[in-house]
Amino acid sequence: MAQDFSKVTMIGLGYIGLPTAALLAKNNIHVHGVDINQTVVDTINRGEIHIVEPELNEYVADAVKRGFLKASTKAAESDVYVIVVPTPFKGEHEPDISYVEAATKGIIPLLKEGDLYIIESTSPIGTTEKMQSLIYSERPELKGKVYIAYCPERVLPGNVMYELEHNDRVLGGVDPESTEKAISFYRNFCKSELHSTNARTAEMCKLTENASRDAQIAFANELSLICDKADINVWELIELANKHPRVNILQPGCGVGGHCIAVDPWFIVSDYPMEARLIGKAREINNHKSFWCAEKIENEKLKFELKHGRKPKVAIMGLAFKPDIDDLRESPAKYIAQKVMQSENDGNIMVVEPNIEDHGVFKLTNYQEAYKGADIIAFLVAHKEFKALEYNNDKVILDFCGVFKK
Ligand code: SAJ
Repeated sequence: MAQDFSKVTMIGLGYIGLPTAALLAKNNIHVHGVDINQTVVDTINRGEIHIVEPELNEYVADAVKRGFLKASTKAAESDVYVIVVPTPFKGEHEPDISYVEAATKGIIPLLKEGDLYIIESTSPIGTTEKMQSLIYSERPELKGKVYIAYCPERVLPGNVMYELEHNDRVLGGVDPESTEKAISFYRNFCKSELHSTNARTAEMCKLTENASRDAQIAFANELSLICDKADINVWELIELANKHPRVNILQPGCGVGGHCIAVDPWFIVSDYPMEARLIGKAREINNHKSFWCAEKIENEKLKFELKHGRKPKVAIMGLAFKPDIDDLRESPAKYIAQKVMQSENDGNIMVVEPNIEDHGVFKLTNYQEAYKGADIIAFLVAHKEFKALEYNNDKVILDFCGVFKK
């Protein structure tokens, strides 16, 4: 391993920072991990983890045991600084880069000539250049003497350890020397191709990837509304259309969730509102789909009551933001469940999420019990447990995510 990468400070030990730190440590690079949360720091220093991600546990336990990973609430002098902190919204949909800024300010006093500073956090266009100005305004003597680059990740939760090593990456420096330096750093643990560009293109590339997926899902969701009105099975329609050699439509669902796809497109829309019309519309369509699902459940409840003279029992199947995970962040299913519970909370609604034990707000019911006991079944997430259920003609089944599409 190159001598000048022997010590790395990783700021932010969350869903991306911790796996990246653990992978670096596996490659015998000393990582000083920093997080503002003392409990997170203590957990990691015990060789344990605070997030759910397959294999990560073993990586962290081994890294801590071998002395290659140590967590702290304070940054330490290193050769490389990697910023992996959240970039949430402020106001309506404006990106908030204050965590990136705070993390950068924290390491500015530690920087020395020849160091490499990297941002991995999803960031609006121009953030890396802004941080470059911030660094040089406080340390003018370092101007042109540190390497600064933007290097986004593109891993899929649930498969992070594999994808961190094997996904191609796009790396963009503020100058060609920074790009080169970043590439030689990532070579230490990436087995994939590393593509060089400038910082602005790399920032936009990350946003583009997620905005592109969002727009494609919006197309599928729009089709699902048309098909509902036109009495066409949307799953069959998409399967048939995808037989065309150049058509590849994604799947409709109850909306788009998670902390990336439902968020990142707004970073483009917020800065380029006049130009990013399709990207903004896709966000609206995907958000509207969740609202539409909640309305559909309400309508079915009313129809049932009129027909049977009693209130129906309703099963809300799934709360996670996508199948087979326990992550409820920005979950459209959770939003729909909340909306349905708002209008009625007299024990007729059963909420199911097989991937979590219990929840602070929802009282959870076993999925088989709920399926058996309910009159109306609303499938919000296509978890594998649900796909194994037998279709029951006696029930009103609202299949928003294609559980029974076969
Ligand atoms: N979804 C659909 N229909 C589909 C596919 C997905 O409705 O056909 C929904 C899911 O149910 C979920 C949402 O979209 O609610 C997002 O899920 P996802 O699996 O598409 O993506 P994420 O959010 O888990 O991870 C994405 C990935 N980006 C792309 O695929 C372009 C991942 O590679 C990124 O690293 C990650 O965002 C990130 O961190 O940015």
